[in-house]
Amino acid sequence: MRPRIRGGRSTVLAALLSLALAAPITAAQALDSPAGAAAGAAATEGADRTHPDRQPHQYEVTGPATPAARTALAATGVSIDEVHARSVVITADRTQAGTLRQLGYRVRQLPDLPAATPATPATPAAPGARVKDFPPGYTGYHTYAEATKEIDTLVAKYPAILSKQVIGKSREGRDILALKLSKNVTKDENEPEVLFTAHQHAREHLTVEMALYLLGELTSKYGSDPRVTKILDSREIWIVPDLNPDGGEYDIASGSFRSWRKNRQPNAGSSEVGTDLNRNWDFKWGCCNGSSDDPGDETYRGASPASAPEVQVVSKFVRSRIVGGTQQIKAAIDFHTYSELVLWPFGFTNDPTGPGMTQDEHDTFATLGKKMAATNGYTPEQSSELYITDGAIDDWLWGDQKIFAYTFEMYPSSGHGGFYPKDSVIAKETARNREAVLQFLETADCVYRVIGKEGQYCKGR
Ligand code: 0X9
Ligand code: CA
Ligand code: ZN
Repeated sequence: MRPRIRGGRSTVLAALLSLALAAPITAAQALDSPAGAAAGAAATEGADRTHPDRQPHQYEVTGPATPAARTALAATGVSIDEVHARSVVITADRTQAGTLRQLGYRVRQLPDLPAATPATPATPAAPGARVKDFPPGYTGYHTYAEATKEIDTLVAKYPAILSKQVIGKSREGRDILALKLSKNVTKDENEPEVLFTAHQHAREHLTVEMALYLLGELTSKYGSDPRVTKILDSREIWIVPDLNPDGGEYDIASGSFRSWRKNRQPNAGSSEVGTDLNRNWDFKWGCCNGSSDDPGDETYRGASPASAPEVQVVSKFVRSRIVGGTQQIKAAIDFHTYSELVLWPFGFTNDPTGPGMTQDEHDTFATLGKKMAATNGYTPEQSSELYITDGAIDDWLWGDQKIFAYTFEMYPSSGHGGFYPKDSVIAKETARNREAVLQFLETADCVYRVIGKEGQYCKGR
């Protein structure tokens, strides 16, 4: 357990803060009213996280060389951002780095990105002032408002093949969207459905661009590109472009990146904010040393399974696609950054098969995963090859819903700005996944075809 070293925080302030944080924040308070904005700013600046010892940085940890060793490191609650043969890169704060050193790890701080350097507490933004865009060099990324506007423009332009649904709200009241793409989009036709999700982790902004890229490609090429046309004629595609809008906005709100990962949900009895959405899904939640029970940690799993409103919203949406007792969604990809990986379940166990996955299911996952990876140059593997994760979305989608669910970890493979590559890479690094996504969509009617067992598993469609 990490020692709780905290600086310069009065009990009174903490009590006030926990009161303020315990009250649900409405959209109007959080987003619009000056009073709400000021209260939000005060809560942010008063919380532990402004102390230099609590600012996130990346560190290289040398030593861990096996999944078990990486799982042991991850179990301290830090996030593992890069995996190398005999080392990893993690995100942690100085306090956590000190704890790791005490545990005997060799830990070296890596230089912060210029744009990722948090604003100094000495020059806080004026109360109520909020940054409207990404920093210089990153303005090509879409803020939540920009993404919403772009989506609305596309829906207006392509109403026959694209429709927008608000499937629920984030903790701070932002809309969580599901976009449907299909011919005859207003009808629920009996077609295989495929789900793409993005941005569970706040700092992984490139994944929103991936979702927007897919929306743009699949609408603008319909009728001219035969593959896209055929796909939209025979599939129903769902895109949830932003699972964590609150975290994403918080990450950029100070004018420099905060390296934020979790959502922005207050935690009862703690001044620490946020749940790691990708540890909060209701399948083997918290089972296996693959998440943290400490609200201050990067991989905090939340108070209970699906305790995060964003996870509830998307879980409910996925369940709503069970029609006549059959889950219509056959396959899914959840986009993350970074490391250039194609990952498949399970994350909670090192077993390639075992309970919940037959050999044929495993072979299908691995074959299709490798096939996609061959098109984008990513590395294909079972997710627990990295380190154990429990409560991740792909484990839930497969374990609970029997959806062939992958996690893509996008650009970069390592270095090159980590979570914060410049906007100049967006076009190339989203288009890089075009072929993988098209093949995925073409395969989704019967994924078992990739192991030659269509006849056995997909008869009578
Ligand atoms: O730790 C995560 O949630 C993912 N890495 S990230 O750097 N984007 O945070 C990897 C998840 C791997 N496990 C599963 N996909 N189950
Ligand atoms: Ca249709
Ligand atoms: Zn992620």
